[in-house]
Amino acid sequence: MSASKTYLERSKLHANPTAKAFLELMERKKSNLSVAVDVTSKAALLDLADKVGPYICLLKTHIDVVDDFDMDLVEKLTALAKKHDFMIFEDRKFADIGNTVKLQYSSGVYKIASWADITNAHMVPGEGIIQGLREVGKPLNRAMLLLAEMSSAGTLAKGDYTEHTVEMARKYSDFVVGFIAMQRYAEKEGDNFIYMTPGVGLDQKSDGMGQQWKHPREVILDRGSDVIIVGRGVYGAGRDPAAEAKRYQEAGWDAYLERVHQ
Ligand code: BMP
Repeated sequence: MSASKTYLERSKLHANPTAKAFLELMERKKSNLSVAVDVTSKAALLDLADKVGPYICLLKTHIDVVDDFDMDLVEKLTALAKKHDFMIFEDRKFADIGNTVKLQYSSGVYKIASWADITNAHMVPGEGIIQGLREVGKPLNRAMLLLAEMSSAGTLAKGDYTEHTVEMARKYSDFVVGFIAMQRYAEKEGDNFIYMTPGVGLDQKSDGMGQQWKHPREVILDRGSDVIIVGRGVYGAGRDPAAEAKRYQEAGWDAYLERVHQ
C-alpha cells in the first residue's frame, strides 16, 4: 500500500518527472504542506509566498484573482520557488472540451503551462479534457491532478463520478499524477497517486460559505491523504503567516511520520 511507503520510496517508483521531483522535495524539506495564497495583489502574493516559502512543498495559486497580474509576477514567483525550494500548483480547475482547455492552458494572459508545475481539472467534460491538457503539458514535463472530490458542502463529485475519475487517472497516469480528494481510494496494482486535500484548518470548522475544514492529522493519518492544502488558516485576519505555516508543517509532518511508522 502506498500510504505506508515514504514519499521518497514512492518518488523512486514514479515515471512522471514532476511527481518524482515533488515527492523527493517533500521528503527533503520535511513538508507536506501546500499553502493556498488567495490574495488579490501582486505585492501581497509575493510577500506571502516569501513568508511561507520555507515551510511548504507547494504554493497553490489562483492566478486569475490577482488584480495587477503580469508576467513579472510569474518571474518573481518562480524565483521564490527556487529560493525556498517549493513547486507551484495553479488551481485552475479546467472544465471545458479538449480543444478549449488546450488553449486556456497554453495561451491567453496567464500562459499557465509555461510556469505552473502542476494544474488540475474537473472530469465533467469527459476524457477529452485530459487529452487536451496532456498534449500541452506532457512535452513540458508538467503534471496534473483530477478533482475526484471537493471539500465543500453539497458537492456533486462523489460516488460513480469519483470512481470514473480514478479510472481516467489510471488510463493517463503518465500525466495525471493524483487527485484533489478527501481520502485515499482503494488501490490497484501499480497505483502511485498523490492525494491532496483542501479544507484543512486547526482552529475553525467552517467559513459560513460551504467550506468544511478538517484537522491535518485526520487528513494525513486517518484519511491517508498526502498533502494538506491550507489557505485562510495560514494567512487569515490577525494571523502571522510564517508562524502558522510552521505550525501546519509540523502538524502535517508529524501525522505523516505516524502513518509510515505504523
Ligand atoms: P481555505 O483553506 O482558505 O478554505 O482555502 C482552500 C483553498 O483550496 C482555496 O484556494 C480553494 O479554491 C481550494 N479548494 C477547496 O477549498 N476545496 C476543494 O474541493 C478544491 C479546492 O481547490
